[in-house]
Amino acid sequence: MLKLYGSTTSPFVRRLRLLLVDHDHEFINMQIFEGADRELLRSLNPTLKIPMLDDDGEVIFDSRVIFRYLSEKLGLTRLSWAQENTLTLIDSVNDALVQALLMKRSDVVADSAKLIFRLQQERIETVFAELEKLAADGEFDQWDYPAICLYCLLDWVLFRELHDVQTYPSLMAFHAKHATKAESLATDPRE
Ligand SMILES: N[C@@H](CCC(=O)N[C@@H](CS)C(=O)NCC(=O)O)C(=O)O
Repeated sequence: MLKLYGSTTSPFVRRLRLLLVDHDHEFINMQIFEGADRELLRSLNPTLKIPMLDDDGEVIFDSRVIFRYLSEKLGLTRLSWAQENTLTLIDSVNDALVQALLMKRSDVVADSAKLIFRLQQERIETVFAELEKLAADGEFDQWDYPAICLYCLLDWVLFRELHDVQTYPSLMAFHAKHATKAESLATDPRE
């Protein structure tokens, strides 16, 4: 049986839970920052990040690679290059905001005069503006993998209050459209 290791709060994990909604799998919910679960994480994945997939002893890490693995295994439609780029946009802002969350938890004050914060802030704003444009152009009208990843990103940003996404009307309309889906509710990070 497919085993997906992760946490209920990670947007990188949630996208795979949503992808696997109609496929038999076991979800292992971990507390990755300490204790026995951190040891388990270390034993499976030296990058010390979630998600990981275990398919009968074949362990795959990184959501992007797990998606490729599952695409082959489940015979999913291959992403177009444009969709791959969209995924890169989503991943880049997701990564920047994971760093922002870890900084916040480490009591590091975001000082916009410092290069690292200025670059990250600029990236986050530029990518959200591009995603807003893509959403307005109907790029996320199908509930496919890029749309799933966008939903997980937006819902997590709202949950963690990491960036003001309320200013993007098409992204907010997209979020509202999917927020009441059974699988969205079943994987809500607030639960
Ligand atoms: N590129 C990775 C990113 C995964 C990632 O950043 N996961 C976060 C949780 S949302 C994590 O494990 N962070 C732990 C850390 O940074 O120490 C993927 O797509 O799977």
